[in-house]
Amino acid sequence: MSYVSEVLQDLIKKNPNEPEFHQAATEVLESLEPIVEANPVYQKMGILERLTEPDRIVMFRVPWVDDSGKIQVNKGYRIQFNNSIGPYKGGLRLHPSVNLSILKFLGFEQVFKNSLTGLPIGGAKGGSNFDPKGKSDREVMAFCQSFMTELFKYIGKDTDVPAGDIGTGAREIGYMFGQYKRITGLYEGVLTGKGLTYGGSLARKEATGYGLIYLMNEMLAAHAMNFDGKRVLVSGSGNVAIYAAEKAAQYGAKVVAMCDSNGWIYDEAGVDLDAIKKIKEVERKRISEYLNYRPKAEYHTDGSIWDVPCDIALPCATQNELNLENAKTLIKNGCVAVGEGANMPTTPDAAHEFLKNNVLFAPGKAANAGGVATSALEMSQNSLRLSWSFEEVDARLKGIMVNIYKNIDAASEKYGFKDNFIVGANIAGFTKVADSMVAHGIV
Ligand code: NDP
Ligand code: 2IT
Repeated sequence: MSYVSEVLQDLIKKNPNEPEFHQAATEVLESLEPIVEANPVYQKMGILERLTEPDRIVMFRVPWVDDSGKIQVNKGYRIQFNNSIGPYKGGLRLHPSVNLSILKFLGFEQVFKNSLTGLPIGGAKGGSNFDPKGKSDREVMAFCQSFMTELFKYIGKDTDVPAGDIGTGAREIGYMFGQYKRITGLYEGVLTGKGLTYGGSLARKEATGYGLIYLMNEMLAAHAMNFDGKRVLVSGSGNVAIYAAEKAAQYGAKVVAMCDSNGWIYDEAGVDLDAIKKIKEVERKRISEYLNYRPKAEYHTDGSIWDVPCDIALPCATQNELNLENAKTLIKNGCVAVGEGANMPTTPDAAHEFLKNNVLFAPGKAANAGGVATSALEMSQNSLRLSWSFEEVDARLKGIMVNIYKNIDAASEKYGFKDNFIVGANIAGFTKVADSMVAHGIV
């Protein structure tokens, strides 16, 4: 049995009932086969065994009082996965579905993604099964303060720097920052995605979505294509989706559909992003409200956003939201490129179907790395006690995404998998982390 198969078999045995973690680990490890075979030192140093076991997992109780006076108890987590190339870095997800398997898959992916940015950041993820949806501001604040009252012990600007993810935006980061500062007395860049009045970076809000389009644009250009005049589907209508749609439209594309977890909208005229921002960023309402702004648009709760004919599909909502059946429909309808704004939104069989049919496929750990890359730029600005202009941060982001495309393209070609950017991203992300682990010895 190969080294990779042995490690995978052992991982599944040691971590039962963690399907998302198995899925992410299987995809990565299988594509590392060629580089691991070419470099026996990785097996000798137990790199894969050590890379798939988080440095530590912190789990804690998060008690808070709701508006009716009832005590609520949530689960809180922080998974510090790997800090070989820099302090732990990664988002906090607040969603009722959050569990150990989901956070381990996200933390594991983050290690490779952060390496791909070329910046000195290790990988982590955390969050809670708390659902911010439908909660009052006071309830969200009570939760965030309680969450940070435990989390603060484990984080710091040089140890672990959390950020946003699903359900965690500027409001939640603000409450958490306030509580960290209150408990520790430290005014430091311990979180990213902060508000612009207290240490946040310009362009961080836009960064994941914009970065996705910058990378896609490079990939399309290398294959004699671009966004101009293309029909684009963007799933989700949160932070990543909104700014992916905005930049795609700036590049001449027409975004014809978006969604939330209740349903999807279809607007042949091109989605009105001001309306989406008002509904989602300001009013925190459902996407069905869109029809109040564009009565000619359609709202559906049946079928799937992926049934809409398009040239380019950008899944920007959540894991496993695009399955094999969706992939076949997209291919049949003429889709030529897919870019993952979300983490692992495409099921493995669907991703395979895209590759088999020569659909360009940009995997999340490369395509959505612009968010965490800009978080690292926020950390740099905090350390320097300076703030850069929007243009400066955006230009650095673009440079980073162009470079990521170059690196994943080169790695895919070098190992004989030209245009398979899943293999390219995994190998390119792995190398720097693995070589650092070799250098650090058995730790
Ligand atoms: P948000 O909370 O801002 O938005 C999430 C969006 O996805 C919402 O529209 C939400 O709808 C929708 N969604 C969530 N779950 C489902 C579901 N089961 N079915 C359909 N739609 C769903 O999160 P982000 O935009 O920040 O994150 C989106 C994805 O991007 C995640 O995978 C995240 O890990 C990834 N990502 C985020 C980065 C960031 O910087 N924020 C960076 C890199 C990756 P509803 O409101 O109905 O729940
Ligand atoms: O998945 C991700 O890369 C994020 N949620 C962003 C993490 C960060 O530290 O900015």
